[in-house]
Amino acid sequence: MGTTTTIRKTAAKVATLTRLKQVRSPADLAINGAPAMFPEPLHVGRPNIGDHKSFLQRASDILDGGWLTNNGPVAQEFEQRVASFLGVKHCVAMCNGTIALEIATRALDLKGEVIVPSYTFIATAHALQWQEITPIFADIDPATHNLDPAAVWRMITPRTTGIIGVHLWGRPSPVKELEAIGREHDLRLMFDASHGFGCSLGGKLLGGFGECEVFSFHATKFFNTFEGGAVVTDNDALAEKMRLMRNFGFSGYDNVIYPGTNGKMTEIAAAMGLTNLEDLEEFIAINRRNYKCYQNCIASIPGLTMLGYDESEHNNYQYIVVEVAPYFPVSRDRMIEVLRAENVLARRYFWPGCHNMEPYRSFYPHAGLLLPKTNAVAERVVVLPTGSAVSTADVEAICSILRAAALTPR
Ligand code: T4K
Repeated sequence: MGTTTTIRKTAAKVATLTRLKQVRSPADLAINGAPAMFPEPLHVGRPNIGDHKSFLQRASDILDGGWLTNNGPVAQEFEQRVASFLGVKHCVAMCNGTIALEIATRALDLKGEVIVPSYTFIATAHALQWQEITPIFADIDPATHNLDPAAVWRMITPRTTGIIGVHLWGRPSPVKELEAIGREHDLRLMFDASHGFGCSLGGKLLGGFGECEVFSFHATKFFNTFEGGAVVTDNDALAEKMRLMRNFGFSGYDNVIYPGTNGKMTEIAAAMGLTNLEDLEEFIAINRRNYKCYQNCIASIPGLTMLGYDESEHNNYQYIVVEVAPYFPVSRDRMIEVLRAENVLARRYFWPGCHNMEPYRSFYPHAGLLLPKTNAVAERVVVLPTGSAVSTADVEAICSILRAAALTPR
């Protein structure tokens, strides 16, 4: 983000600060009749937008050049920059993360059954189901919210062809354990790294694990290209196959050698990506600042636990994930109502779990019996706003709401 943009935003926040109400007790909450804390909604997933001038310059160059899509020069530059940032050989940019998942699973020849977590955004499961591959939901480790390797192992059948680990909230999946299961049972392993851009495991950035990894660059992700995604891999043949598949299978003019689809990233999306890449470190610094501020405040509220990031690794800190204990005076859902009344649009991602949504709910009505940890975590998580649209004064104000909620008589 250009320095001027930052300063402008900071000034706006100082202005907001002077108007924020003080919340000392439940009586000061909007849900009890007091005015709302924020005049404008505070969203989870408000886009981080880099320097406007550099984006507009790129947009103008695209218009002048008259090349808008189909593997144009800006998309190619974007792919090179992302691959070199992640330290991988290939970045195949796509129109969104869901199509990237579909193309990756198809390029890996996954079929039959593929094991995935149920505690993820619905796209992880839908990308398989859309291709008539059956997603089989394995339970998670409640401490990490990621796949539990023992649960994965239990779900393997003769029809299983692969595993998709999701690095939920940008916190790495148990990669080594999943690799071992993959080797032992001859299963292909890939990752949905939609949340994990800029995060590392053992010092190595996510993107370099499994046979390939998929990113989402949707507007709500901390690094966005409006809509967008990518598959990254070190495998030359796989990358080549995916490049063909995202462009209808065309190999040169008039020659189609594969079934394919339209998964191309537009030039304007790539221009947004290049612009936001320039400001990535600043986005991370803002997210980390907010994360630390939330951590300080929430640590002193009994019954609320914030999911931590491993500070010895790289993190993007893009999700503020709080678990509400059963003994907290207000339920998780009531907490969402309390926050919404204050114009804080907190979310209960990824409730109720894919297995409780269609078509999976009808396919496997009893899946919940094998997913007790998923059910429990999905019932207690609330995700709070962060990102460049949220200041530390906003975070402190949100925490004052949470503290007042904690004082609510049962
Ligand atoms: N795998 C995983 C693990 C994923 O999390 C996702 C996407 C995917 C795969 C698929 O990738 P994509 O095909 O989407 O690239 C949002 C996003 O739409 C979705 O991309 C994301 N995960 C998911 C976690 O979050 P919703 O249903 O929460 O979107 P929505 O419209 O309610 O937006 C969230 C908040 O963001 C709203 O309060 C408003 C705010 N917002 C949103 C947009 C679009 C803005 O302030 N500006 C905006 O432009 O799914």
